[in-house]
Amino acid sequence: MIKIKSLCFLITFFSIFFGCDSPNVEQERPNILFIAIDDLNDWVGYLGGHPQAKTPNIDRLIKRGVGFSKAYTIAPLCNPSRVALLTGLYPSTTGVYGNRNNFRKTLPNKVTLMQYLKSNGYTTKGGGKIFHGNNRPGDSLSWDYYFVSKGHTRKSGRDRNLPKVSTGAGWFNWGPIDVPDEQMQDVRTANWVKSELIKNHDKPFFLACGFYRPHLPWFVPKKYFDKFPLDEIILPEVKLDDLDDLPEYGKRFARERYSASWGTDLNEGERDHDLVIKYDQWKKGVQAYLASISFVDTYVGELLDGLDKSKYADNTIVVLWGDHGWHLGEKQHWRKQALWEDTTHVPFIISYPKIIAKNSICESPVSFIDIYPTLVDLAGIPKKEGLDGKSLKELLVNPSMEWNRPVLSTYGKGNHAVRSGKWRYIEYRDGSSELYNHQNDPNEWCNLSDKEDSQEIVKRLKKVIPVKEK
Ligand SMILES: [Ca+2]
Ligand SMILES: [Ca+2]
Repeated sequence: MIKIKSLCFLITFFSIFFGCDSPNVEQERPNILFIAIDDLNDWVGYLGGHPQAKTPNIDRLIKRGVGFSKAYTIAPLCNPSRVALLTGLYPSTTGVYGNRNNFRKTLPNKVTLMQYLKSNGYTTKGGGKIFHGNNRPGDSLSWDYYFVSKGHTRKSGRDRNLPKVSTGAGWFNWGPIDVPDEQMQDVRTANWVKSELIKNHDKPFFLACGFYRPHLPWFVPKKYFDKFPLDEIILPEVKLDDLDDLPEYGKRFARERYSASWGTDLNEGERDHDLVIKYDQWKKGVQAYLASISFVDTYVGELLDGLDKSKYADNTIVVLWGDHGWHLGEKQHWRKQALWEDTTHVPFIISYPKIIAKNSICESPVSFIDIYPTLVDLAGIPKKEGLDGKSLKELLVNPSMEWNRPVLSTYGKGNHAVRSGKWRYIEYRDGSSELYNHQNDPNEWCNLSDKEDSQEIVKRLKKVIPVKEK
């Protein structure tokens, strides 16, 4: 007791004498700026998912860090993707497969990334969409403070030519709106994050900015639409008979919007792609998605500028990720909720100039399951036991090193995709499967899973699929 008291006295004495704030190791810990972008697929400049995508700000983050060219979501749906990333546990470990799983009811004792950082001396603040639920904290145990935007525009720019889809998943609409950027919820969230960056923080901080666009509905100010003239829009490359070689489950995922939340097919009413074609909306949809991405990219730029101007620029890890992919007509599919490249391939960039590589692209497949252990490792706090992923620190320091960990994505119990090297293997709950070779089939048009000479690789990739699932 006496010893502790003496130590406290000495620390106080040196603090006062040398004028330092608080000479503890926590002061040296890096801050973390955590940027989540909802429903952003690989239509960003550095991933080349669409030739017209304009994302100069997302791309410029790579100059100070590492961009992953083959990063994959854990689950192609908001809630399971975010819960898995923030708990570091696969859906097959937790049983959180759908949007309707309240994760705290299911996992009362699991420690989120934010909770773990808090218990190691961090302040955790967030705004926008981090957990599933737009503009809601999602988990009170995770946050010291949560910014909730109020009074932002509810204006709709819905294209009246496109009837609202009646299948319950709704919100399938888009169009330009006539409001200043400042009226947008995402801009208010970004401005709040910027205001945090000019404050004095006495503890290291985890500061999360959850952008809601390009989630539907794709309503953003008109100036972003103007960057993509309708008559110049390039549609995704599709093959008309692409579905013919899919097993029945694959066809259901593509056409009938199988729902992991409901555990059923949503097949009332007309299907998305039929509606889009019937009402001549394909180009308008592509334009609106590109406009929504450009809008968000602008405010990613604002955050990076805000960080650069702050005193935290040199000691802040920046993480940027899109929660899962999105189809815009490929395989006649729209939205997420499937296990192909378009629904699982996502942007993922980390910068931390003090430690990891700069201006690098890492081509090894990686999973968001690794974000939690990676940030813990980079922050220099004790390893968190019991997580499903593994730190990527070594790979971030040396992005060209050999790294052969297959990546698993899951949509609903029993449906999985494995990405390893040039391969994607999909297995559905009825045992049917698909196999694609990305070396010569980047659009995943040719299902090889029944071919005799595929059986060796199928056998190898099958081993990655969890045997026991919660
Ligand atoms: Ca999402
Ligand atoms: Ca095909």
